[in-house]
Amino acid sequence: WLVFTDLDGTLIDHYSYQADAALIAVRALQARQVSIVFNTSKTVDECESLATRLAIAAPFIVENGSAIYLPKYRHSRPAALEIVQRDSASHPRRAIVENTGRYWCIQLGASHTEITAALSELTPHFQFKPLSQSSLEDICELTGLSMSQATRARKRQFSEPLIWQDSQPALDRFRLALSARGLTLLKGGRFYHVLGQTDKGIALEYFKQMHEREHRGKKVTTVALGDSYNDIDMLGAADIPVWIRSPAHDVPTAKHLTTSRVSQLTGPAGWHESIFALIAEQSA
Ligand code: 2M8
Ligand code: MG
Ligand code: MG
Repeated sequence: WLVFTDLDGTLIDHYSYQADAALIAVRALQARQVSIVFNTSKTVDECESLATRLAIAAPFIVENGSAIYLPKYRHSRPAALEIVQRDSASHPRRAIVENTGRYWCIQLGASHTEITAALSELTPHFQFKPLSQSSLEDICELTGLSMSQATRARKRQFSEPLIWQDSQPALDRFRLALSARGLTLLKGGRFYHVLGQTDKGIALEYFKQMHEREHRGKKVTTVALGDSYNDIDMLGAADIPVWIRSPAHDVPTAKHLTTSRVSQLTGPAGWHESIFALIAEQSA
């Protein structure tokens, strides 16, 4: 198994950002040598900080499928480059490998500079507020993050979360204007996210192929857990998709959601429930 998990509202609580209720299930997977891969809207700094707090090792998929961070201690430079080079022949998507401190960063989406340029063209026509231009105080107030967490959330590299202050018809026009500029719009738990032509599902697929090549073609079963609209692509790409119920919004209708696995409990308690249900099925 490879377990891909969203963070906010899934592994950690939508309001408190705590993972307590999921920790026993995390340790149960680790005891079975199952890797847990964050697949989140969050930045690499946020992932690192959470990973340290929860004792879950990298890799991470960050900013809604925009980049994969592989820890250098597990992947040599040639291995990381080979992954991308072999892929670029069959894969039209641009992938850039960069050396960033402790990680190889495989970029699948757009850069924050490109996104900022597009957004400044659209600023006169729509009402919105980019997270990276909000004060730390406002971010804390809006999200319930602490000052240091908000500082890490504001360090965007490949996506921009927006507070949408305009109408629904305007949002549809905004989406088209972004698409004309090669960008996409996704809805997270609280924000709309502007990013390149990628999503959590594309990144899961990419990661899975990389992993199988690394393990000489041995097939892996992917599990994905998420609680929001931006997780639907990830659930669609996984062998075992799990919807985690949210205290903040309803379960999407069957038209949008393609899985019948929906947790009874919300957030990390639902994560615990779902992981132990899968373990029980596997050993039955
Ligand atoms: C944003 O992401 C969440 C994820 O669903 C959202 O859209 O509500 C991002 O800015 C992320 O970096 C940040 O940690 C989070 C805080 O609530 O909000
Ligand atoms: Mg979420
Ligand atoms: Mg998320």
